[in-house]
Amino acid sequence: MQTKCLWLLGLSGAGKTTLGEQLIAELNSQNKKCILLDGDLLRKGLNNNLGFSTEDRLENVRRTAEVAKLFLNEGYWVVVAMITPLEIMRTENRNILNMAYTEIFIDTSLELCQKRDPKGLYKKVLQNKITNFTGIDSPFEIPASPNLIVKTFDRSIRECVDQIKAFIFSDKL
Ligand code: GGZ
Repeated sequence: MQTKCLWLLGLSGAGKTTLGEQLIAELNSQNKKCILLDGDLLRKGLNNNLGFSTEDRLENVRRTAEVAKLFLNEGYWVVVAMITPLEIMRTENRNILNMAYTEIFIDTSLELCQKRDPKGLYKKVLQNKITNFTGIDSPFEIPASPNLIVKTFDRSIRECVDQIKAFIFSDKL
């Protein structure tokens, strides 16, 4: 089977990193070479010169897609956890990664993300300590043509991971 880039996108707090880590554990347990590219971590190193303007986010996503391509060429499964807020970025991903690009929308409402607020970022937005925040004063476009939509409301992490697993190892991909 051809390896894929499983690109998890959605709002901050949607559960992308958690699901990405679980997917990596699943792939490891099947002895598949794999790597997680997490937006938050990449921004601490490779992408530490980028902020949250549209221009910087575009560059953030582009670099990540190019890194993903290098790993795909070496036979890795690549899992990306990144907000990827605009459709133009997703189109660019398809151009860079071609058939390997598998877009998975982690569909969690803004209200639920705000309620979870695992890093206290939404609270900081309310206190005007952060601006340009996705879903608040920076846009998040609903994906037009994702390969899979994972709704996290009222579902366990296990159920969400099982849905993704069933999809990627089915004939649909
Ligand atoms: C969105 C922000 C912002 C702003 C800091 N807007 O949930 P997190 O914390 O761990 O992941 C988010 C991460 C967003 O990085 P990405 O590289 O995924 O974004 S993008 O695809 O749009 O380039 C969030 C944190 O950084 N964070 N400030 N203003 N998220």
